[in-house]
Amino acid sequence: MVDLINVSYDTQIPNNVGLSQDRRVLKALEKWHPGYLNWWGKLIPQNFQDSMVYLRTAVSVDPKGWAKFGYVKMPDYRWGVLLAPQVEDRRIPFGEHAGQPAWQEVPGEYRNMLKRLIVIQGDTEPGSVEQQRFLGLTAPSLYDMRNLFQVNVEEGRHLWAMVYLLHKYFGKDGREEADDLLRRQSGSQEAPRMLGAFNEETPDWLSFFMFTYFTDRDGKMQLESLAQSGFDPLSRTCRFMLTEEAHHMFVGETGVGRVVQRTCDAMAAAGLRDPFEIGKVRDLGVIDLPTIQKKLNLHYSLSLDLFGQEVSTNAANAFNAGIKGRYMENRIDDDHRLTNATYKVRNVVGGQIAEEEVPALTAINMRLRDDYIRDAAGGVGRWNKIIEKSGLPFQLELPHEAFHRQIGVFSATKASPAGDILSEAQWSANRDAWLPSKADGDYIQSLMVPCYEPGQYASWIAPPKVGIDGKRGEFEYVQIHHA
Ligand code: BYC
Ligand code: FE
Ligand code: FE
Repeated sequence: MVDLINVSYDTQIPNNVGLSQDRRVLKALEKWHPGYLNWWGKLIPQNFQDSMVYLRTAVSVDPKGWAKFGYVKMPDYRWGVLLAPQVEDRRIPFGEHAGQPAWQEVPGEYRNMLKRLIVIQGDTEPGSVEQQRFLGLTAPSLYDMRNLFQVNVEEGRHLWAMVYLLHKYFGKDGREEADDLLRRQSGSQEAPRMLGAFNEETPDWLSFFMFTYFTDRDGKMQLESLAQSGFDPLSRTCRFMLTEEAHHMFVGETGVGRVVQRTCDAMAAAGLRDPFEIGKVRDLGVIDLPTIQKKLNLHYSLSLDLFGQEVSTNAANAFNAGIKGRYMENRIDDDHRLTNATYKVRNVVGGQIAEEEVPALTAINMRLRDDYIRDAAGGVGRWNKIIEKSGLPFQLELPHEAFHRQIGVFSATKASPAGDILSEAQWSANRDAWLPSKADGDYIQSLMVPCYEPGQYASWIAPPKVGIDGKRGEFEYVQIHHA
């Protein structure tokens, strides 16, 4: 009997999909495994392969008991294939096949569309680990280092999740795609990662926190949409991945919050009241609030690009086919087919931002981006509460969706964070006031000195309110052993 709740550790690859009875797929994955370990060893969190890291490992897909904590060397982490339990009699929730039984095998007519979405999803996971591979060297604490590595091993597991689908359901070309996921590399000239944001650098820890807040949140939205899929194995895979995603966004939100907290505390202690006295704030060894806003502007705008074109036939086709749904599809009160529905999209018309109604089917990306913007606003409000409590006259804000875009209708124009359309000259004159400048980057880089003493934190970040797994102050989240 295959146990579909608890994870079987009887094969090299922990799983709850009965791999030991599925020789063909097990063999294919075992063949892919050394390449994966080689990728991890070559690229991934540099210099810490022999350190003991206090990580959580999934041992069950039951929400109450899935995580087990313990020290493990990252290369020995048990990356597993985990699907949320099958829902009995699940139906395709939307599109032209709405109401029919969910597919347990790949529907032939949608094979390529499905494979493309799985490959794009899979490509982002190792991309993010590659972007973050140097950060261990400058960790502001062992607590933060551990969180970084936790995020990294879980993104590694998300790659496994997509590779399993490719091996199990897409035969020879699925195996080739799985190999290519290890061949492409973030920032590479010859073989870059597929989506823009995953070829950018994550040069410092503030970027890491912004990335896990804003870019992992795109991951959440996309996974929510794919979790609605009529292709049941994809739905189940994404549902389990979402339980891990929550922690990544927690790392981002609390990380930025702790940076903000530290800046406010240091300014209060020094009697500084003006957030724009940047030189004086920086003399305190903390990151001034305007620079935090610039980092926010950068990572938010890069993340908006991940939603694709506002009006997209790809997205319409995927919805119609029952392959990729909307955020919270099951809670939306409509026909789930969108035959006559319309949706408002923003566009630039004659140098002005204007709204127009388009067929809702074609505006699926736009709708998801709107849902994302609402979701992303929550944490910004909580960061502002920290600033408010300190009494400083400053508020962080999400910039306008037209600001600094490379994909979609706004990519053709320049806009300010307030959403005013600008000339090239106006943009160039203000760019460094809105996005991190070289000098801002250099300053932040100068703060990135490692702090590896248990219970100690770098000058620019406050300690967390609570530890991981109930651990306190001096707990040694990473026992550093250099090879
Ligand atoms: N960069 O009609 P469109 C995560 C391409 S993050 C480069 O709008 P569509 C994670 C597009 O591919 C979540 N190219 O396309 C987070 C298309 O090319 P082709 C990742 C781009 O399909 C943190 C063309 O432009 N998952 O998990 O409607 C850490 C026309 O565009 C970009 C997914 O994205 C771009 N930003 O929408 C770790 C889910 N945007 O095919 C992990 C799967 C568009 O015409 N992907 N293009 O040559 C999708 O659902 C969709 O493919 C997209 C694009 C939303 C990405
Ligand atoms: Fe992920
Ligand atoms: Fe993530």
